[in-house]
Amino acid sequence: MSSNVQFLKRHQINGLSVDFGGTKISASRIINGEIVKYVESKTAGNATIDGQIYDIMQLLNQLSIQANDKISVALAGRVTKQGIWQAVNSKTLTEVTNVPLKEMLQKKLSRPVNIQNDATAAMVGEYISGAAKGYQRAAFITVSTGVGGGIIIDGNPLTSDNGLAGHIGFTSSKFATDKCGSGRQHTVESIASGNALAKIARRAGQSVNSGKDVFDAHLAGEVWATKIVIQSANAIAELCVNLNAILGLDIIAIGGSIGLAEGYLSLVMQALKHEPEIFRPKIVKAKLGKNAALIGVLANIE
Ligand code: ADP
Ligand code: BMX
Repeated sequence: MSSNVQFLKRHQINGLSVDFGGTKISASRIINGEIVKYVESKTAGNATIDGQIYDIMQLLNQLSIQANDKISVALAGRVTKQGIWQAVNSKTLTEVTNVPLKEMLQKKLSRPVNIQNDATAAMVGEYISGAAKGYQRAAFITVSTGVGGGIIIDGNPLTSDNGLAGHIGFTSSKFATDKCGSGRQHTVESIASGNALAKIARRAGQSVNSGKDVFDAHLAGEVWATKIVIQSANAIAELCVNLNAILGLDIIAIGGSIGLAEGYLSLVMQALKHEPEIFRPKIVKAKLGKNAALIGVLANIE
């Protein structure tokens, strides 16, 4: 299903927004489409729901909530039409099962609160004022803690009542050999995500804490790390081609801290050269960078 929505233009966007990812939670105050204040904290993946809501409120409070502020929250995980929040990769957010988050936040904040998947929100941001502006059929891929996706078809975001639409990180990859925290085998997320980079490196005996450590080692010229990063880029290129074959896309924007990292997009483009030309989509870096979801999540007209 693709929902018929209208978006605010960038300069009409005002309010507070949160982007809740598997590694970091960011929040911003936006005035006339510009981020005037930005705050960030670390995600506690194993925290209880009360703990997660406490962390969201802490960031919002740092932005001094005003009575008339519009508030929207973008989230890693599935967001159903009814506003229920549920992790698809249950290892990333272990306690996020069936959480009536929209209702809980509305009660706490005494106003309507819009909640949406983080990658869908980022897609909307890129569509209204980023790399996908002017294109009617577009995808956003975040290569971050996980691998997430947002899709715009003929100007409308692809959504589903159960919130699963766009979860492209859980499609299969010929490069993958592992199961990811969704329970599915051989997913793109299991080979290309930040969590996957770290897991694969540790299994190879490297002492790393995060995907960033692997990426930094790659940039420092460590061959073992470059191999892992190239596998990630290969899987993302394969995903781009698959999406293009299914949807006939005008453009794909790549974001997330790994997607935006130095040289990553070039590796994806290199891998695309092995594909027949007709299947190669136009791919670009997300223009709004790490702010895509913060801007996009406030763009919906309710
Ligand atoms: P989230 O998943 O919370 O939205 P990010 O987009 O920052 O957050 O993605 C987090 C993943 O990206 C982690 O695996 C982290 O180690 C990795 N990462 C963070 N910063 C960088 C960087 N500068 N270069 C490469 N990887 C990074
Ligand atoms: C995972 C999944 C998606 C999310 C994507 C990017 C969970 C918790 N997350 O595929 O819902 O959009 O990661 O999220 O199921 P991030 O945490 O990497 O920003």
